[in-house]
Amino acid sequence: MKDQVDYSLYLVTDSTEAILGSRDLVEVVELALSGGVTIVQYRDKTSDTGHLISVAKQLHEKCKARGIPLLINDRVDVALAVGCEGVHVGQDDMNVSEARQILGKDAIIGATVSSIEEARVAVERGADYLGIGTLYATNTKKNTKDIIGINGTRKILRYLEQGSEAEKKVKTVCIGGVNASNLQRITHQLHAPSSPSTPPKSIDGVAIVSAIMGATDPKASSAHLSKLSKSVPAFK
Ligand code: TZP
Ligand code: MG
Repeated sequence: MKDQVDYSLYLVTDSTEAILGSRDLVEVVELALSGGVTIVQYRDKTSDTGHLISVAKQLHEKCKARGIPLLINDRVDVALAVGCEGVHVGQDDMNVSEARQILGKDAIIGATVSSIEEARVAVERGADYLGIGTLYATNTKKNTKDIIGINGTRKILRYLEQGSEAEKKVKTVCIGGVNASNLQRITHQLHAPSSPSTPPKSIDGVAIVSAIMGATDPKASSAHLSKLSKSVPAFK
């Protein structure tokens, strides 16, 4: 089942005033789903556990209705309470193997990685996918110290391509500053051959916050991004 997950247009939510404004998170996600996002991560760094569970349940209903997986950022306990498809953990959160022990083999578990070493460890611990970044500086996550750019992302992809079976197999998305104006250039640059060394592993999708959550028309915006992502040959 989880081998079939489509990572091509990965929505990461944001509940902050700067991006969501006074709009309702669940309604904005519903619009994004109708526009064609293929997987959703509920990311809310400030709400209390009760609120997280309540919103996650509503999001899960919306996602399930369209066969789209819902993951929870950071909080394995919330994913467990809601019974959604998985979690996304960063370097400061519960690690992938601990999350796996709690959520089980069918859960989708992703990890943020900024270096080859972090990628190696996350795959060794059983991550299904890696969120590689930060690609470009972004107002959405201001405190990030690891802006790795196209070159840093390609280094990790090249490492994975030459790695173990699990490293070759792990799914990847890039994150940070991706929008409709740069999606095609980014995927082109990430996938460009690099003779004489091994070509980088293809990414499987792009993870996006503000270009969807902050859009005036989240449905139109995600529909446009969906069309662009469908034109990327590797996103199959
Ligand atoms: N992790 C690395 S960058 C980032 C996260 C959650 C935020 C990306 O936001 P945006 O608005 O798509 O640049
Ligand atoms: Mg985290």
